[in-house]
Amino acid sequence: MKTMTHLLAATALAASALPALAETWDMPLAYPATNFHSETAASFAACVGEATGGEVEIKTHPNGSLFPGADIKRAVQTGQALIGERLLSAHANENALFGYDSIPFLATSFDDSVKLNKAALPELEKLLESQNLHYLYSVPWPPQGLYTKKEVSSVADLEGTKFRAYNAATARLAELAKMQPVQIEAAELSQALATGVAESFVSSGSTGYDEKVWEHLTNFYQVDAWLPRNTIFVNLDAWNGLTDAQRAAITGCAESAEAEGLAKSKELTQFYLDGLKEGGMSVAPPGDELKAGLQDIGATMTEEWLSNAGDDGKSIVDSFKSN
Ligand code: PCA
Repeated sequence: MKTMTHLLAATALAASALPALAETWDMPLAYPATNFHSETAASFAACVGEATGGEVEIKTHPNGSLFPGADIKRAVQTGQALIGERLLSAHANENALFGYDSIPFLATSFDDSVKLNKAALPELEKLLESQNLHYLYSVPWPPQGLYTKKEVSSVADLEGTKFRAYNAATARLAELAKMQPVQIEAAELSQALATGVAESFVSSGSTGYDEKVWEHLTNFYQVDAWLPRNTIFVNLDAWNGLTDAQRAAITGCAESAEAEGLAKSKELTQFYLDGLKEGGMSVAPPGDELKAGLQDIGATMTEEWLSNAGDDGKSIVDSFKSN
Protein backbone atom coordinates (compact mmCIF):
# COMPACT_ATOMS: atom_id res chain seq x y z
CA MET A 1 0.00 0.00 0.00
CA LYS A 2 2.83 2.29 0.91
CA THR A 3 4.57 1.60 -2.39
CA MET A 4 1.30 2.30 -4.18
CA THR A 5 0.97 5.70 -2.50
CA HIS A 6 4.52 6.56 -3.43
CA LEU A 7 3.92 5.50 -6.97
CA LEU A 8 0.80 7.64 -7.24
CA ALA A 9 2.60 10.62 -5.78
CA ALA A 10 5.48 10.15 -8.18
CA THR A 11 3.11 9.89 -11.14
CA ALA A 12 1.23 13.03 -10.11
CA LEU A 13 4.50 14.89 -9.79
CA ALA A 14 5.69 13.76 -13.20
CA ALA A 15 2.37 14.71 -14.76
CA SER A 16 2.36 18.18 -13.27
CA ALA A 17 5.90 18.76 -14.44
CA LEU A 18 4.90 18.10 -18.05
CA PRO A 19 2.87 20.54 -20.13
CA ALA A 20 0.44 17.72 -20.96
CA LEU A 21 0.40 13.96 -20.59
CA ALA A 22 1.91 12.12 -23.52
CA GLU A 23 -0.73 10.05 -25.27
CA THR A 24 -0.50 7.27 -27.81
CA TRP A 25 -3.36 6.98 -30.27
CA ASP A 26 -3.95 3.79 -32.23
CA MET A 27 -4.89 4.52 -35.83
CA PRO A 28 -6.66 1.68 -37.67
CA LEU A 29 -6.27 1.63 -41.47
CA ALA A 30 -8.04 -0.76 -43.84
CA TYR A 31 -5.48 -0.99 -46.62
CA PRO A 32 -2.05 -2.70 -46.83
CA ALA A 33 1.03 -1.05 -45.27
CA THR A 34 2.58 -0.59 -48.73
CA ASN A 35 -0.49 1.20 -50.12
CA PHE A 36 0.08 4.93 -50.70
CA HIS A 37 -2.75 5.88 -48.33
CA SER A 38 -1.15 3.85 -45.53
CA GLU A 39 2.25 5.36 -46.30
CA THR A 40 0.73 8.83 -46.15
CA ALA A 41 -0.89 7.99 -42.82
CA ALA A 42 2.49 6.79 -41.52
CA SER A 43 4.16 10.07 -42.47
CA PHE A 44 1.23 11.98 -40.94
CA ALA A 45 1.76 10.00 -37.72
CA ALA A 46 5.48 10.79 -37.71
CA CYS A 47 4.69 14.48 -38.31
CA VAL A 48 2.27 14.58 -35.36
CA GLY A 49 4.83 12.99 -33.02
CA GLU A 50 7.39 15.58 -34.03
CA ALA A 51 5.11 18.62 -34.16
CA THR A 52 3.67 17.94 -30.70
CA GLY A 53 7.10 17.24 -29.23
CA GLY A 54 6.00 13.68 -28.47
CA GLU A 55 2.87 14.73 -26.57
CA VAL A 56 0.67 12.93 -29.11
CA GLU A 57 2.09 9.78 -30.68
CA ILE A 58 0.11 7.97 -33.34
CA LYS A 59 0.58 4.29 -34.10
CA THR A 60 -0.84 3.11 -37.43
CA HIS A 61 -2.34 -0.39 -37.83
CA PRO A 62 -2.68 -1.13 -41.57
CA ASN A 63 -4.61 -3.80 -43.48
CA GLY A 64 -7.57 -4.01 -41.13
CA SER A 65 -5.33 -5.54 -38.44
CA LEU A 66 -6.84 -3.56 -35.54
CA PHE A 67 -10.38 -3.13 -36.92
CA PRO A 68 -11.63 -4.30 -40.32
CA GLY A 69 -12.50 -1.39 -42.65
CA ALA A 70 -16.22 -1.67 -42.02
CA ASP A 71 -15.74 -1.17 -38.25
CA ILE A 72 -13.24 1.69 -38.23
CA LYS A 73 -15.72 4.56 -38.23
CA ARG A 74 -17.72 3.16 -35.34
CA ALA A 75 -14.54 2.36 -33.40
CA VAL A 76 -13.41 6.00 -33.60
CA GLN A 77 -16.91 7.36 -32.82
CA THR A 78 -17.05 5.29 -29.66
CA GLY A 79 -13.44 5.93 -28.64
CA GLN A 80 -12.23 2.32 -29.04
CA ALA A 81 -9.63 3.93 -31.29
CA LEU A 82 -9.08 7.70 -31.20
CA ILE A 83 -8.17 8.26 -34.86
CA GLY A 84 -8.71 6.28 -38.06
CA GLU A 85 -8.95 6.21 -41.83
CA ARG A 86 -12.03 5.09 -43.74
CA LEU A 87 -13.54 5.08 -47.19
CA LEU A 88 -16.51 7.13 -46.00
CA SER A 89 -18.62 6.39 -49.10
CA ALA A 90 -19.03 2.90 -47.65
CA HIS A 91 -21.35 4.55 -45.10
CA ALA A 92 -23.67 6.20 -47.65
CA ASN A 93 -26.54 3.95 -46.58
CA GLU A 94 -26.38 5.69 -43.21
CA ASN A 95 -26.33 9.16 -44.77
CA ALA A 96 -26.22 9.81 -48.53
CA LEU A 97 -23.78 12.71 -48.00
CA PHE A 98 -21.02 10.20 -47.25
CA GLY A 99 -21.34 9.14 -50.90
CA TYR A 100 -20.61 12.59 -52.37
CA ASP A 101 -17.34 11.31 -53.87
CA SER A 102 -18.88 8.29 -55.63
CA ILE A 103 -21.40 9.92 -57.95
CA PRO A 104 -20.64 8.40 -61.36
CA PHE A 105 -19.00 10.70 -63.90
CA LEU A 106 -19.44 13.86 -61.79
CA ALA A 107 -15.78 14.41 -60.82
CA THR A 108 -13.51 12.18 -62.90
CA SER A 109 -10.13 13.93 -62.63
CA PHE A 110 -7.88 14.77 -59.69
CA ASP A 111 -8.56 18.49 -60.11
CA ASP A 112 -12.31 17.92 -60.03
CA SER A 113 -11.96 15.60 -57.07
CA VAL A 114 -10.26 18.41 -55.15
CA LYS A 115 -12.98 20.85 -56.20
CA LEU A 116 -15.76 18.47 -55.19
CA ASN A 117 -14.14 17.82 -51.82
CA LYS A 118 -13.96 21.57 -51.18
CA ALA A 119 -17.62 21.95 -52.10
CA ALA A 120 -18.64 19.08 -49.80
CA LEU A 121 -16.40 19.87 -46.86
CA PRO A 122 -18.64 22.21 -44.83
CA GLU A 123 -21.53 19.69 -44.88
CA LEU A 124 -19.24 16.72 -44.37
CA GLU A 125 -17.53 18.30 -41.36
CA LYS A 126 -20.92 19.05 -39.80
CA LEU A 127 -22.16 15.53 -40.41
CA LEU A 128 -19.02 14.01 -38.91
CA GLU A 129 -19.23 16.30 -35.91
CA SER A 130 -22.80 15.17 -35.29
CA GLN A 131 -21.30 11.67 -35.02
CA ASN A 132 -18.58 12.64 -32.55
CA LEU A 133 -15.87 12.84 -35.22
CA HIS A 134 -13.56 15.66 -36.29
CA TYR A 135 -12.43 15.73 -39.96
CA LEU A 136 -8.67 15.94 -40.48
CA TYR A 137 -7.89 15.25 -44.16
CA SER A 138 -8.80 13.12 -47.12
CA VAL A 139 -7.00 11.71 -50.14
CA PRO A 140 -8.51 10.46 -53.42
CA TRP A 141 -7.88 7.04 -54.90
CA PRO A 142 -6.91 7.00 -58.58
CA PRO A 143 -9.85 6.91 -61.05
CA GLN A 144 -12.15 3.91 -60.82
CA GLY A 145 -12.29 1.33 -63.62
CA LEU A 146 -13.86 -2.05 -64.21
CA TYR A 147 -12.06 -5.35 -63.59
CA THR A 148 -13.36 -8.49 -65.34
CA LYS A 149 -12.22 -12.00 -66.14
CA LYS A 150 -13.21 -11.85 -69.80
CA GLU A 151 -13.54 -9.20 -72.46
CA VAL A 152 -16.77 -7.24 -72.16
CA SER A 153 -18.15 -4.92 -74.79
CA SER A 154 -21.47 -3.96 -73.23
CA VAL A 155 -23.25 -3.81 -69.88
CA ALA A 156 -25.29 -6.81 -71.05
CA ASP A 157 -22.06 -8.87 -71.05
CA LEU A 158 -21.86 -8.35 -67.28
CA GLU A 159 -25.25 -9.84 -66.46
CA GLY A 160 -25.16 -12.50 -63.76
CA THR A 161 -21.54 -11.77 -62.79
CA LYS A 162 -20.58 -12.01 -59.12
CA PHE A 163 -19.42 -8.51 -58.33
CA ARG A 164 -17.35 -7.31 -55.39
CA ALA A 165 -18.77 -4.01 -54.03
CA TYR A 166 -16.94 -1.70 -51.60
CA ASN A 167 -19.69 0.85 -50.98
CA ALA A 168 -23.32 1.63 -51.73
CA ALA A 169 -22.50 3.12 -55.15
CA THR A 170 -20.63 0.04 -56.37
CA ALA A 171 -23.42 -2.21 -55.07
CA ARG A 172 -26.07 -0.13 -56.86
CA LEU A 173 -24.06 -0.09 -60.07
CA ALA A 174 -23.94 -3.89 -59.91
CA GLU A 175 -27.70 -4.14 -59.39
CA LEU A 176 -28.43 -1.81 -62.30
CA ALA A 177 -26.12 -3.92 -64.50
CA LYS A 178 -27.96 -7.08 -63.34
CA MET A 179 -24.87 -8.38 -61.54
CA GLN A 180 -24.79 -9.96 -58.08
CA PRO A 181 -23.13 -7.59 -55.62
CA VAL A 182 -21.29 -8.81 -52.54
CA GLN A 183 -19.67 -6.38 -50.10
CA ILE A 184 -16.00 -7.28 -49.56
CA GLU A 185 -13.15 -5.30 -47.99
CA ALA A 186 -9.95 -4.95 -50.04
CA ALA A 187 -8.13 -7.05 -47.42
CA GLU A 188 -10.36 -10.00 -48.39
CA LEU A 189 -10.41 -9.33 -52.12
CA SER A 190 -7.74 -11.75 -53.40
CA GLN A 191 -9.31 -14.57 -51.47
CA ALA A 192 -12.76 -13.73 -52.82
CA LEU A 193 -11.40 -13.79 -56.38
CA ALA A 194 -9.46 -17.00 -55.77
CA THR A 195 -12.51 -18.82 -54.43
CA GLY A 196 -14.91 -17.44 -57.04
CA VAL A 197 -16.98 -15.48 -54.50
CA ALA A 198 -16.30 -12.49 -56.76
CA GLU A 199 -15.31 -12.35 -60.42
CA SER A 200 -15.50 -8.67 -61.20
CA PHE A 201 -15.25 -5.33 -59.41
CA VAL A 202 -14.84 -1.60 -59.80
CA SER A 203 -11.78 0.02 -58.19
CA SER A 204 -8.56 1.84 -59.01
CA GLY A 205 -5.40 0.42 -60.49
CA SER A 206 -4.00 0.82 -57.00
CA THR A 207 -6.14 -1.85 -55.35
CA GLY A 208 -5.79 -4.21 -58.33
CA TYR A 209 -2.03 -3.82 -58.04
CA ASP A 210 -1.96 -4.22 -54.24
CA GLU A 211 -4.04 -7.38 -54.44
CA LYS A 212 -2.26 -8.83 -57.52
CA VAL A 213 -5.57 -9.41 -59.22
CA TRP A 214 -3.86 -10.47 -62.48
CA GLU A 215 -3.64 -13.89 -60.83
CA HIS A 216 -7.42 -14.19 -61.35
CA LEU A 217 -8.61 -11.56 -63.82
CA THR A 218 -7.76 -10.52 -67.37
CA ASN A 219 -9.16 -7.06 -68.15
CA PHE A 220 -9.13 -3.58 -66.68
CA TYR A 221 -11.34 -1.01 -68.38
CA GLN A 222 -10.37 2.61 -67.69
CA VAL A 223 -13.87 3.88 -67.05
CA ASP A 224 -12.80 6.85 -64.88
CA ALA A 225 -16.14 6.68 -63.10
CA TRP A 226 -15.16 8.64 -59.95
CA LEU A 227 -12.30 9.10 -57.45
CA PRO A 228 -13.48 8.03 -54.01
CA ARG A 229 -11.62 9.27 -50.96
CA ASN A 230 -10.17 7.84 -47.80
CA THR A 231 -10.92 10.23 -44.96
CA ILE A 232 -8.98 10.59 -41.74
CA PHE A 233 -10.93 11.61 -38.66
CA VAL A 234 -10.39 11.82 -34.94
CA ASN A 235 -12.71 11.15 -32.01
CA LEU A 236 -14.26 14.53 -31.15
CA ASP A 237 -13.89 14.15 -27.36
CA ALA A 238 -10.19 13.32 -27.78
CA TRP A 239 -9.84 16.32 -30.12
CA ASN A 240 -11.53 18.66 -27.65
CA GLY A 241 -9.26 17.34 -24.91
CA LEU A 242 -6.14 18.61 -26.68
CA THR A 243 -4.52 21.99 -26.15
CA ASP A 244 -4.83 24.67 -28.83
CA ALA A 245 -1.16 24.18 -29.68
CA GLN A 246 -1.60 20.42 -30.12
CA ARG A 247 -4.66 20.92 -32.32
CA ALA A 248 -2.77 23.43 -34.47
CA ALA A 249 0.18 21.04 -34.81
CA ILE A 250 -2.09 18.17 -35.89
CA THR A 251 -4.02 20.36 -38.33
CA GLY A 252 -0.72 21.41 -39.93
CA CYS A 253 0.33 17.77 -40.31
CA ALA A 254 -3.09 16.94 -41.79
CA GLU A 255 -2.66 19.65 -44.44
CA SER A 256 0.77 18.32 -45.40
CA ALA A 257 -0.53 14.74 -45.48
CA GLU A 258 -3.41 15.71 -47.75
CA ALA A 259 -1.00 17.33 -50.22
CA GLU A 260 1.42 14.40 -50.01
CA GLY A 261 -1.35 11.82 -50.52
CA LEU A 262 -2.82 13.68 -53.49
CA ALA A 263 0.60 13.96 -55.15
CA LYS A 264 1.26 10.25 -54.63
CA SER A 265 -2.14 9.25 -55.98
CA LYS A 266 -1.52 11.29 -59.15
CA GLU A 267 2.06 10.12 -59.61
CA LEU A 268 1.27 6.46 -59.07
CA THR A 269 -1.83 6.21 -61.29
CA GLN A 270 0.19 5.18 -64.37
CA PHE A 271 2.59 3.05 -62.32
CA TYR A 272 -0.31 0.90 -61.11
CA LEU A 273 -1.72 0.51 -64.62
CA ASP A 274 1.73 -0.53 -65.85
CA GLY A 275 1.87 -3.03 -63.01
CA LEU A 276 -1.45 -4.57 -64.11
CA LYS A 277 -0.06 -4.85 -67.66
CA GLU A 278 3.15 -6.43 -66.43
CA GLY A 279 1.01 -8.91 -64.56
CA GLY A 280 -0.51 -9.86 -67.93
CA MET A 281 -3.76 -7.90 -67.92
CA SER A 282 -5.20 -5.93 -70.79
CA VAL A 283 -5.61 -2.28 -69.74
CA ALA A 284 -7.74 -0.21 -72.11
CA PRO A 285 -10.57 2.30 -72.26
CA PRO A 286 -14.06 0.79 -72.50
CA GLY A 287 -15.57 0.42 -75.97
CA ASP A 288 -18.34 2.84 -76.97
CA GLU A 289 -21.21 0.49 -76.14
CA LEU A 290 -19.90 -0.40 -72.68
CA LYS A 291 -19.16 3.26 -72.00
CA ALA A 292 -22.64 4.38 -73.06
CA GLY A 293 -24.25 1.66 -70.93
CA LEU A 294 -22.26 2.68 -67.88
CA GLN A 295 -23.12 6.31 -68.49
CA ASP A 296 -26.84 5.45 -68.50
CA ILE A 297 -26.42 3.66 -65.20
CA GLY A 298 -24.47 6.66 -63.93
CA ALA A 299 -27.30 9.03 -64.85
CA THR A 300 -29.78 6.92 -62.87
CA MET A 301 -27.43 6.78 -59.89
CA THR A 302 -26.89 10.54 -59.97
CA GLU A 303 -30.64 11.16 -59.85
CA GLU A 304 -31.00 8.69 -57.00
CA TRP A 305 -28.18 10.29 -55.03
CA LEU A 306 -29.59 13.78 -55.49
CA SER A 307 -32.98 12.67 -54.25
CA ASN A 308 -31.46 10.81 -51.26
CA ALA A 309 -29.09 13.63 -50.29
CA GLY A 310 -31.77 16.34 -50.46
CA ASP A 311 -30.99 20.07 -50.39
CA ASP A 312 -27.52 19.62 -48.90
CA GLY A 313 -26.57 17.25 -51.68
CA LYS A 314 -27.93 19.56 -54.35
CA SER A 315 -26.02 22.53 -52.97
CA ILE A 316 -22.77 20.51 -52.98
CA VAL A 317 -23.23 19.58 -56.64
CA ASP A 318 -24.29 23.14 -57.57
CA SER A 319 -21.33 24.66 -55.78
CA PHE A 320 -18.96 22.14 -57.42
CA LYS A 321 -20.34 22.93 -60.87
CA SER A 322 -20.23 26.69 -60.43
CA ASN A 323 -16.57 26.79 -59.37
N1 PCA B 1 -9.64 1.06 -53.75
C1 PCA B 1 -10.51 0.80 -52.64
C2 PCA B 1 -11.61 1.78 -52.75
C3 PCA B 1 -11.40 2.53 -54.00
C4 PCA B 1 -10.12 2.02 -54.53
O1 PCA B 1 -9.57 2.44 -55.54
C5 PCA B 1 -11.07 -0.58 -52.65
O2 PCA B 1 -11.18 -1.19 -53.71
O3 PCA B 1 -11.45 -1.05 -51.57
